[in-house]
Amino acid sequence: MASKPPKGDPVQDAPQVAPPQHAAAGLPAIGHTLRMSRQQMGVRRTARTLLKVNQKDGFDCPGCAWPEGDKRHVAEFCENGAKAVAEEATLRRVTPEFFAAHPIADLATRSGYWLGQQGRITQPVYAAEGADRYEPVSWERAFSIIAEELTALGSPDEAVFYTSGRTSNEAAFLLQLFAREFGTNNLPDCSNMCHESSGSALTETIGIGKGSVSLEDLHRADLIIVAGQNPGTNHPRMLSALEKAKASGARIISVNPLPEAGLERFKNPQTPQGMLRGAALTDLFLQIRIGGDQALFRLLNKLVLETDGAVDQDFVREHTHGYEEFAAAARAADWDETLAATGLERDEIERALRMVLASERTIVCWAMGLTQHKHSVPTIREVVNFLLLRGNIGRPGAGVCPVRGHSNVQGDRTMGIFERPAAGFLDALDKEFGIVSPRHHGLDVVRSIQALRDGKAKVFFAMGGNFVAATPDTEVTEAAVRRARLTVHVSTKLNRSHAVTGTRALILPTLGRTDKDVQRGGRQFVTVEDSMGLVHASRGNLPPASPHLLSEPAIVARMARAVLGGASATPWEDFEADYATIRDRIARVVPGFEDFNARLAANPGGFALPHAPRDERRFPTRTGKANFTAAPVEYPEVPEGRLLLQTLRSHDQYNTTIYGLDDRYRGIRNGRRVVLVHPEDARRLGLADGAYTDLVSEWTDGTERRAAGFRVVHYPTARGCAAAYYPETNVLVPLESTADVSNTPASKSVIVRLEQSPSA
Ligand SMILES: Nc1nc2c(c(=O)[nH]1)N[C@H]1C(S)=C(S)[C@@H](COP(=O)(O)OP(=O)(O)OC[C@H]3O[C@@H](n4cnc5c(=O)[nH]c(N)nc54)[C@H](O)[C@@H]3O)O[C@H]1N2
Ligand SMILES: Nc1nc2c(c(=O)[nH]1)N[C@H]1C(S)=C(S)[C@@H](COP(=O)(O)OP(=O)(O)OC[C@H]3O[C@@H](n4cnc5c(=O)[nH]c(N)nc54)[C@H](O)[C@@H]3O)O[C@H]1N2
Ligand SMILES: [Mo]
Repeated sequence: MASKPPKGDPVQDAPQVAPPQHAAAGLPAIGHTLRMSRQQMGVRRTARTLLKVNQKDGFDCPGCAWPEGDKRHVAEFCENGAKAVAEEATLRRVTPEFFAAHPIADLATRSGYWLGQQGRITQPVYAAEGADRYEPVSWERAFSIIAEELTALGSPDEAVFYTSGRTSNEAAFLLQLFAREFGTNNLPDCSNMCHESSGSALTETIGIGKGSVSLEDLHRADLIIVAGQNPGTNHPRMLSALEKAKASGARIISVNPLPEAGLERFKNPQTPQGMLRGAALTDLFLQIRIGGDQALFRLLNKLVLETDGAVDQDFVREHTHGYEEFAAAARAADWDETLAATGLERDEIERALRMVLASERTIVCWAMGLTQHKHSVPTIREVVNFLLLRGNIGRPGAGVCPVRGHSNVQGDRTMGIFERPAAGFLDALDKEFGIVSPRHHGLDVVRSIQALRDGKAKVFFAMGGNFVAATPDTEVTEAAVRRARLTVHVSTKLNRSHAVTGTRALILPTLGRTDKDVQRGGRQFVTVEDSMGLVHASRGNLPPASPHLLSEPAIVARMARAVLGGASATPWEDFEADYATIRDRIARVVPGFEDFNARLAANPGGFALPHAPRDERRFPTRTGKANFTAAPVEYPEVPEGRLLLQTLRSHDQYNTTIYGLDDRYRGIRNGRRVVLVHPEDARRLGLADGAYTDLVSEWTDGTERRAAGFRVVHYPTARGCAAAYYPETNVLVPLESTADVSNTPASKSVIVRLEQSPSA
C-alpha cells in the first residue's frame, strides 16, 4: 500500500527549512493572525469576529478546549484561535456551481488544504447511486433519503453516528437521544482517537474521566509537569497560565522528545514586557524517547517511595486502595532499564526528583504524546500513582490535567456521546423520554471502520469532523467507507471525507460557532464545556454563510422526525424551535446540570460541573477509593535500523484542516511532507539533510504501508525517534495498532524504516 502527494491542485509542497525557534507568540504571531484573518474575512469582519471570541456575550472559540478564566482581555484569543475563526468565518463559498464543475473523482485528487480553501458550503447536496457528482437537494428530500436507508437496515446496529468535538451540548444531546431511540449505541467520536486513554485510566483510578484542576489551581501550583503536549501551537492560551504560575514561583518540567518553542519561552502579546523579552517557561527539559513516560514515572515513584517522609501517608491510608501492590512493583523499577527506555541521563532524573520532592502542589498536564501509544492507559495510570503518592489530588494547586483538544469534545461525552454509556445514564434517559435504550455496547471509531469493512455497518453519519482523514490506515478506511450504502456528512467546510462516498452520499451544510442562529423561538445560543469542566454559553454574531443552512440541533431534530415519525413521543419540533427546552431535559438527565437554564442566566461566565475527587476528595470508583495500580512497565522496542515515528500537528493546521503550509516554530516553511530525524540517526541511516525518502511502516503481521516522498530534516528530536505530520502519515498507522483498553489508534508509536524514494 502506498500514498503519494495529491496531484492536480496548485498547492506545491516544497518544504524549506530554517533552524527551529526558541520562543512562541510575540509580534510575528500577531502579524500572522491579522494577515490570515484579512485574507479570509476582510477587515470589517475580522474586527467584528475577533473581538467576540471568548467574551461572555460572544462565541466560544472553535479552536481548543482551554478555559477562558474570569478576567477576560479585550482580545481573548490566540493566533491559532484566530485562524480557526477565520477558517469558519471566511467569505469564500462552495456553491452548487462548484459541485457541478468538480466531479467527486476530481475532489478526490485535491489536497485537504485546497478543499478547505474553497470556503463554506452553502446548500445541501446529494450524490445518487452511480452519479459522478453532487447535486443540490432539498432538505426534505435529504431527510427522506436518510429515513429510507435507516429504516431499510436489518438492525439499528448497522448504522454508525460519528461526532467530532465542535458539536454543542444541545446538538450532542439530541444526537445521542435520536441514536438510542432508533436503537443503537453506535456513537463513536473523535475522543476515541484523542483522550480515550485518559478517560479509561482516570475513570478506573479516580472515578471520573475528567481533569481535576481549574485555572486557579495552575496559577497556584509549585510544580507543573507538561508531558506529551505542545501548547505553543495547540493550546496557546495555556502559555499565559504557565507564565502566571511561574510569576508566582512555580517550576515547570517539560517531558517531550522535541524541544517545543512554546514551552521554552513565551512572548505574551497581552503585555508590553512579554512582547519584548518573553518569559522562560521550562526549568527542566526531559527529552524523552517516544513511549518512555511510563518507565520515567515508575522510577520517580520508586525514588519517592525510598525518600523518608516523601509519601503522604495520611492521604494514602484514608483515600487510596492498592498501595502495597503498587509499592512492590515500583520498588522493583530498575535504573538501567529506565535509562534505556527513556533515553535520559541519571542526573536529569535526579534533578526532576528534587523538584518533585520540593513541591507541595504538583500538577501533571498531558495530551496526545501520552494518549496515543499501545501502553497509554498504564502510562496515565502511572501518572495517577505519582500524584496519589504525595496526595496531589483534591488539594488546591494540584491534580491531573488532561488537556482536551476540540472545543467541546468533553461536553459531547458528558451529553452521552459514548459507545459504552453507563447504565445510570441510560436509565435516566429512558425515564425522561419514555424510551428503552439498548444496553449492549456500540462501536468505537476503530470498530466502526472494521464493521464498515466487513459489511456489518451500512449507514455512516458524521456530525462534523473528517472521518477518513482523521482515522488510521487511510487506504483500508477509505475502502471500508466506500462500502457503505449511505454516507452523510454534516459539515461547515469541504474535506477529504466528502470525496470518499458510499453508494449514496449527502453533504448537509450547517451553522458554525460564529454564525447567528435564529429559530422559530427567536435567537438561540448553545453551550459548551471546556477542558476544566466549566459550562458556558456560546452565541454567534455573524449572518450565516448562506440562507440555506440549518443548525446542528435542527438537522438532528428533522432527521429524527423523518426517521422515527409517529413512533417517537419526543417533542423534536419544540427542541428545534427553542434550545432552552433541550437544556430543560439535559437538566433532568445529566447529573450536575440541575437548573441548567437558570444557572446560565445567573452566571454569564459559566458554571463548574461537580468533580468529586477535586471538590471533596471523594473517589467514586469500584473500591470507593482512589486506586493505585501496578501494571508491568512497557515501552516500544524498535528493531535495528528502524525509527519510532510520531504523527503530530504543525503550527498551521487544526487536525485535518490545513490553514497553511508553514510550521513556523519548527522552522519548516512551504511544505508538509517532511520527516524530522536526529542528525546522528540520519547519518547512521545514510540520510542527508534535504534528501527525499519514503516512510515504510512495519506491522507485526508482516504487512507494510508506505507514504512516499518526504524531505528529511535533521532536527534535534530524541534519538531513535522521528516525527511527521498527520493526516499525511495516517496511511502508515495499522488499523489494528491501538492502545490496550482504550482502543485509541497508536499514532504516536509507528515503527518505520526510511527508504530512498525511487522517484528521487
Ligand atoms: N492550532 C491547533 N490547535 C489544536 C489542534 C490543532 O490541530 N491545531 N488540535 C486540537 C486537538 S483535537 C488536540 S487532541 C490537541 C492536541 O494537542 P497536542 O497533544 O499538543 O498535539 P500533537 O501535535 O499531537 O503533539 C503531541 C506532543 O507530544 C509529544 N510527544 C509525542 N510522543 C511522545 C511521547 O511518547 N512522550 C512524550 N512525553 N511526548 C510525546 C510531541 O513531541 C508533541 O509535542 O490540540 C487541540 N488544539
Ligand atoms: N495520525 C494521527 N491521527 C490522528 C491524530 C494524531 O495525532 N495523529 N489525532 C486524533 C485526534 S486527537 C482527533 S481529535 C481527531 C480529529 O478528528 P475530526 O474531529 O474528525 O477531524 P477535524 O479535522 O477536526 O474535522 C474538521 C472538519 O470538521 C468540520 N467542521 C468544523 N466545524 C464544524 C462545526 O461547527 N460543525 C460541523 N458539523 N462540522 C464542522 C469541517 O467540515 C472540517 O473539515 O484526529 C485524530 N487522528
Ligand atoms: Mo483531539
